Amino acid sequence: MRTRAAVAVAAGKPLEIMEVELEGPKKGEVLVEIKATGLCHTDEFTRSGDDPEGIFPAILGHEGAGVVIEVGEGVTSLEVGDHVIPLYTPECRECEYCLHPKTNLCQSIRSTQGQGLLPDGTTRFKMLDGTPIHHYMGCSTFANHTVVPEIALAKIDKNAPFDKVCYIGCGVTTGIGAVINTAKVEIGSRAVVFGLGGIGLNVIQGLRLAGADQIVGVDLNDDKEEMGRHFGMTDFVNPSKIDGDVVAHLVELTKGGADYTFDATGNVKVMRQALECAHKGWGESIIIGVAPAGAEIATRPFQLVTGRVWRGTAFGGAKGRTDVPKIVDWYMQGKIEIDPMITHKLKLEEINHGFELMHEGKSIRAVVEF
Ligand code: NAD
Ligand code: DAO
Ligand code: ZN
Ligand code: ZN
Repeated sequence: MRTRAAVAVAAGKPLEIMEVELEGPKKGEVLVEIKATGLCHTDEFTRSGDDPEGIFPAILGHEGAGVVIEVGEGVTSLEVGDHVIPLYTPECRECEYCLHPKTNLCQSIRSTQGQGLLPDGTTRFKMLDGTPIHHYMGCSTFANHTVVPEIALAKIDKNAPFDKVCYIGCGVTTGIGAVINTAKVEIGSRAVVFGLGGIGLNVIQGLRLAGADQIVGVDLNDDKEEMGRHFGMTDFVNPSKIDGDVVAHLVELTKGGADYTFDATGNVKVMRQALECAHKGWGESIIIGVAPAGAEIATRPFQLVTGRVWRGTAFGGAKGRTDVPKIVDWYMQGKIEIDPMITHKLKLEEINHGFELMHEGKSIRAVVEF
């Protein structure tokens, strides 16, 4: 079939909207009509050429929602008409990682996914001149139709609005999951969240859900305060506007250090601040932000010797086929909010403007609707 897509033709170039050829689903695969997709920093990291593992041409996008149009041979868990969210972290429920309670990093299709291919080692997309186009993070949601392995699709409530729940495909689950699955925050905790963007705001609403008493938000941009407070932030700190050291300030504000801190900036200097404002003896710091290629973190080992813990999280530690439908239900039940974070709605033709809004710090989430 033919479908319309925004294609990343080369590193650093704007995406090009074009008709592409899409082959139908093979064994264990599913054809999905994408109804909406969010634009995440990781897409821009690859588009811009900053991602050393970026492969071109490719159809980017990993934060989508849509409808099953066709299932390939052997697909048993999904049928035509089901509503789904593609998962860049699949859940095969069979590999050593899926069977381990401490990780969500299913490895069953890891190597082909990393090469921009489906599990049989081939691509379903090509340009009209026959040039193969790579998949991206196993999802390629910047296309009106895409083919995804069955194990990388979460079946969701058919009443859920695509233009909101697509965000659960990355940002919402990453932020809330970091609190619930990775940190396992207890009621009454004190927490500090660095970076109040599309991820940090979801960390904040995860902390509210978990019953944290104090939720300190840290951002260089004062405009982020209002949205942070809306989602449950109790204190706001702009590091450029305080006297002295931000770590000392945060330790004092949290009465000795936070039980849990989160980096949602991707800046390695901030990651150090986040670790060092965690409470001596028991404070845990969770790295969510993805740092630039080659960047390294540093602290004095004594920070760890004296009981602080550094952890990282991918996709909020969520096992996608199991956890994503539950998060969609939480949204439908009003337990979590998404609507205010969808700050911009775009047509596919406007997708490059979405990346401009991201750079200008004007959007929390821009969503493309097909
Ligand atoms: P964003 O740009 O929307 O938000 C980042 C925020 O950090 C902005 O509000 C910015 O003003 C603030 N900031 C920047 N430098 C700062 C500093 N020195 N001190 C305090 N605040 C500062 O980005 P986002 O979409 O929220 O993504 C955040 C990070 O999470 C990115 O690195 C992204 O790649 C990463 N991410 C990780 C995962 C995962 O699974 N681990 C998933 C998705 C995104
Ligand atoms: O299993 O080795 C692996 C890779 C898992 C990839 C998880 C990526 C999560 C962080 C990237 C940001 C996603 C938008
Ligand atoms: Zn993402
Ligand atoms: Zn697995």
